[in-house]
Amino acid sequence: MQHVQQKLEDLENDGICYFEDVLDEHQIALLRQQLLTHLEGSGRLYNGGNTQNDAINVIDGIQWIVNKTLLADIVRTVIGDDAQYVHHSDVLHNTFTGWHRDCLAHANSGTPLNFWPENDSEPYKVYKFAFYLEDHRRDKTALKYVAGSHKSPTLRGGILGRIYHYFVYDTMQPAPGALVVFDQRLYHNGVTPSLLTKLLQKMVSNTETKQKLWDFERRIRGMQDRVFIQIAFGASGEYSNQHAKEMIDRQQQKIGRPVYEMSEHLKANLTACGIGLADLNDQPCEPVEAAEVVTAS
Ligand SMILES: O=C(O)CCC(=O)C(=O)O
Repeated sequence: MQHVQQKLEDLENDGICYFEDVLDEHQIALLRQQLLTHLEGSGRLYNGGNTQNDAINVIDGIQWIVNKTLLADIVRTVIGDDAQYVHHSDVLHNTFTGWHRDCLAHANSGTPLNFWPENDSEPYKVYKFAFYLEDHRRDKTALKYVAGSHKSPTLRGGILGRIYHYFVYDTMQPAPGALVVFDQRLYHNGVTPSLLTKLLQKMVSNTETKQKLWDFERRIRGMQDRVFIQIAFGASGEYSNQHAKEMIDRQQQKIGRPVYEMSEHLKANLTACGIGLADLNDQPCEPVEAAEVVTAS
């Protein structure tokens, strides 16, 4: 693995790093085709594009990325021998988003967890591992982030900081086949629609028209077809357990599935690679309401 120590330092300092050549050319093409074929048949409209939640668990035939690539080795290198799958994985195709952090988890009491504990009793270690399946070395549509923002809940003093970072940020520009790793507390963004598109989308109520506005913007900005899969892993402990529970609930709601079941195949692949599972036992998942369809708005 390339300059591993440097990558781990980048992750620690900036909240993000990437490992080159984790997928070879054949694997990139295969995964792209598997994801796009699945989305065509079963994807859900979301933020101007298409998505599948609980992706690594529900998309048939893609579990090879766990045991036929360096993914699991990298997960254990980054997190340690207590690395666990936290039951959270999404595929996204041509979606837009805004600036946000992903660390959403609450204690069993319902209070939000403190992701920046002062005494570091349990350091926060939950990360997304993402394969972007196109070349982002020259374009600017992969991932934007504010380096170091995972270390603090405030950004240069609140609202002013947010406005400042709307314009000033870092960009991640990996080659296809790279594995991007980022801390779930990192302030980040993918592709944001222009203010004009946002405004026009607010003015129309028709979902198809909203979608056409985003498609039109994608065309005039010359954006490439953008598809990626993210899989989340964390160190054994409360942060991982709570992240897993919350994400399972969210995935259930989005998919409209009453009971979470993990595929035996995925479980076996993870186990064979020395990756455990976050503990869901002390708070069984409740059945949830039917899926909501989130559309461009
Ligand atoms: O579109 C992207 O590259 C980033 C997606 C994102 O922000 C997320 O999954 O949390």
